[in-house]
Amino acid sequence: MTELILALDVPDRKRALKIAESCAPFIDAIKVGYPLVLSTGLSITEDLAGPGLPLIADFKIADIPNTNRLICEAVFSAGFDAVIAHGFVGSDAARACIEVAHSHSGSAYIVAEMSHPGATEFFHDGVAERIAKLAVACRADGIIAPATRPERVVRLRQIVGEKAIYSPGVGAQGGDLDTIAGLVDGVIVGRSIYAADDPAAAAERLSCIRR
Ligand code: 3DU
Repeated sequence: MTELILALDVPDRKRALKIAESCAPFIDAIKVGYPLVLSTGLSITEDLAGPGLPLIADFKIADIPNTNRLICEAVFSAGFDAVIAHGFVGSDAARACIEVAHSHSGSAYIVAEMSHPGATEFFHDGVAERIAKLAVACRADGIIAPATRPERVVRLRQIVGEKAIYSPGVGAQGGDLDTIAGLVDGVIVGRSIYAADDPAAAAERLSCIRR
């Protein structure tokens, strides 16, 4: 089964909650990033707790180990179940996030390669492969890899083995659901769900990957 993760990039508490509630039967987790949390604060986790879905804090944390640790403590104390951090900052910084996550019985995912066109300006010549190796060495729970470049996902799978790969970039960014679904553990979808006229119907359609 491939999970469907809703990227709830909706900077409005009321609208975000309405979308989360209506989509809940069709999704496996909710990813919260800066657009929502900067408008609502970390207490959004309390409002989103209703459906009982795992909450992933996508803060793409990229600081020194001590600051990363402080950020992750705040994230898990607020009730998040998982965090997404950058790996390019190095193993000590990534490890700080992973250790805090695990001390709270949570998970930490490392961004190995991003999905937008500009990502290729720096993620090339083996950079993503090195970050994926770092994620394995630091005992991360998985990596984030681009649905827009399935061939890169195949390559990164060779490195991370059975660790989870979660993949954004389907729909609005041009990635194809059917192509990527068989390669990864979870697909992260934002606009194709929350910007649809009927977000629940859109989530239900995409949830075919969960079978
Ligand atoms: O393009 P969408 O609207 O489906 O949203 C994708 C989400 O995944 C969004 O929250 C974005 O910040 C996140 N993401 C990427 O799109 C690409 C990455 O490499 C990492 C995270």
